[in-house]
Amino acid sequence: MDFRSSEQALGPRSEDVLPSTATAAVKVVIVGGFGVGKTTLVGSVSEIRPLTTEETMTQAGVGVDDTQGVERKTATTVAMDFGRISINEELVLYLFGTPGQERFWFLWRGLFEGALGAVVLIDTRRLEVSFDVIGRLEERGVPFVVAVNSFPDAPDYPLEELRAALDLPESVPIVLCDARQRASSRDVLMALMRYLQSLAQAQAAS
Ligand SMILES: Nc1nc2c(ncn2[C@@H]2O[C@H](COP(=O)(O)OP(=O)(O)OP(=O)(O)O)[C@@H](O)[C@H]2O)c(=O)[nH]1
Ligand SMILES: [Mg+2]
Repeated sequence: MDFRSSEQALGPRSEDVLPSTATAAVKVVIVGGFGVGKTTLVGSVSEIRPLTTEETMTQAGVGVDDTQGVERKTATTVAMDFGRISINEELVLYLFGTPGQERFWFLWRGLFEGALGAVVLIDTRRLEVSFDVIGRLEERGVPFVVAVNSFPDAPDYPLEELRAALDLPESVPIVLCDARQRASSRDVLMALMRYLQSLAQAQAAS
């Protein structure tokens, strides 16, 4: 009996294997309030099958997780999303999406260990769901960019108005995105990489 073909079928897919040229791996965390598109972003951009921990929404979220604007949502992330993307031949990003709701904050402790930076996703219909998340990142001193996820009926505020509403310093980049589009999600991660690089350069020069 020939086992080789079944072994091959069980082995990792070629896209799951880390390129041998990869020399640097960076951990990035994707955060934001309930239903802003974190799982969607990790899923759209990941070159490996993303790991998600979606569960049917339960009583714990009723009256807490505001489904206005995302009424069709039936599942929510209960632990994390995980994905991977190669930015170029050498640099690989590991993406960890984590829920922003207060009842999941205990997850933050371990998840942020070793993270170089974060993406805060926001929905302009429900800015307030991401306020706490931004505050917590600032407290922890984690550098982040803000990505405005475009939902169809979301108000289109000028970026400077958004900056004021979120009380963000001038230096924090704000980018627009559609988390469902791979290229757009990739651009968000590139914006974070550029920002981290500029911070590192500024630090080296001081
Ligand atoms: N129109 C539009 N819909 C989106 C976009 N991103 C996400 N969605 C939809 O919005 C809903 C919420 O997206 P999720 O990716 O589950 O959001 P999440 O932040 O992971 O949600 P939680 O894990 O529950 O906090 C889903 O039904 C998505 O299909 C987007 O860019 N545009
Ligand atoms: Mg999710």
